[in-house]
Order: sequence, then structure tokens, then C-alpha cells
Amino acid sequence: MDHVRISKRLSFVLRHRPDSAGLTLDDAGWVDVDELLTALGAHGLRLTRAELEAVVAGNDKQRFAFDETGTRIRASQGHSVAVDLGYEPATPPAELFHGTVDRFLASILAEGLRPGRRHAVHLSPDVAIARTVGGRRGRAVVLRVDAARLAADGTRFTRSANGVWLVDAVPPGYLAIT
Ligand code: HQG
Repeated sequence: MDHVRISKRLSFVLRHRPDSAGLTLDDAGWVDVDELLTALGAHGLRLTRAELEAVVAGNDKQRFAFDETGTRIRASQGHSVAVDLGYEPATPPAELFHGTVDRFLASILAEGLRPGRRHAVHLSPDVAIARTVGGRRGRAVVLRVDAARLAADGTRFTRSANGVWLVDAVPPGYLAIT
């Protein structure tokens, strides 16, 4: 079983295109596990419940979560479809980091960080993770976000189940190149 391939397919279905497997997510992004397994099977990815659990448990970024009863599953963040994940507002650490690449810098420094096609801007508490995120697109540039001041000035922060900090936007005045 190729965990990475399955994880990518789960991300695609649970974050972006549930319709590609004939599924609909509820308002908070959840889908019934049995329905998911049946739908994936009908669309060429046969998977047992135990295999799904192994992929979820072993996932490098803990991208997916079961609900308390194990009946439903969702992606913990990263959606482009409309969902309200329902995370409570939280106080961020003083500094957070965002990984990007050189070619976006002029625009980011002019207009700040924007969520693009996702729901939120993704920030990391860890420089190394931010470097990896930026590195998906080329040579990484890591921006430091003055999260303490941004929060004090009224921006709402939430933290996903897998430790990603989410905000609507970061204006340029709160950013510095590391
Ligand atoms: C950039 C992956 C121009 C931003 C990763 C980024 C992460 C701007 C890109 C998660 C901009 C958006 C999210 C502006 C932001 N002008 N460019 N004003 N504001 N950008 O993929 O943060 O493996 O939506 O710097 O590891 O790269 O999928 O966001 O380069 O955790 O679980 O626009 O996705 O996680 O790209 O990545 P994305 P991201 P998974």
C-alpha cells in the first residue's frame, strides 16, 4: 500500500474535490468513513478501514482526523471548498513563520499574505517546517510574522488539529524576511 499516494488522493477529495468521488462534505468538512471507503472503491482506490487508519495514523503532517466516535473523517486544514472547521480562537506564539519563494516576495511585501485559493493563510511555529513548505515551489524564503502584535491588533488566530496556525491575512507591516 502506497501511503503517500493514498494521502494525496485523500487530500484531493477531502480538501478540494469531494465531487470527484461523488461525495459531499458536511459544513465542518466531515464525511462518513464507510461512505468514503465505498466512494473511493468505486473510483479505483480500494482501501480497507484498517488501511485507512494506518494512513491517517502514519501521516507525516497528521493531515486527517477521525471524529471522537471514529464514524467520520476530515482533513484538519488546507481546504479550498467551503467548510467551517470550528476551531476556537487561540493565542499564538509571539512569532510564526511562513515559507514562500522569491518570485512571490514583491507581491507579498506589497499586499501582505493572502490565502489564495485556500481558506486561510497557513503559518508554522517552526522555521524548519516553513522552509519545507516554501521548498515545494523552489528555493525557500522564510518570512517571520509578528504574531503577538497581529493578535494584539485584532486578528483572529486559530490552530488546526495538526498544529498549523490559520489567519485570514497578514498585512505587510507584520512581516520580516528571516
Ligand atoms: C503565496 C501544504 C503572492 C504563499 C504546505 C504561497 C502547507 C502570495 C502561495 C499548506 C501572496 C499559496 C499551505 C501574495 C501568499 N502574493 N503570493 N500576496 N500571499 N502568497 O499552497 O502556505 O502538504 O495555498 O507564500 O505544506 O504554500 O498540502 O499555501 O506560496 O502546510 O498538507 O501563495 O499546504 O500542506 O500556496 O501551503 P498554498 P502554502 P500539505
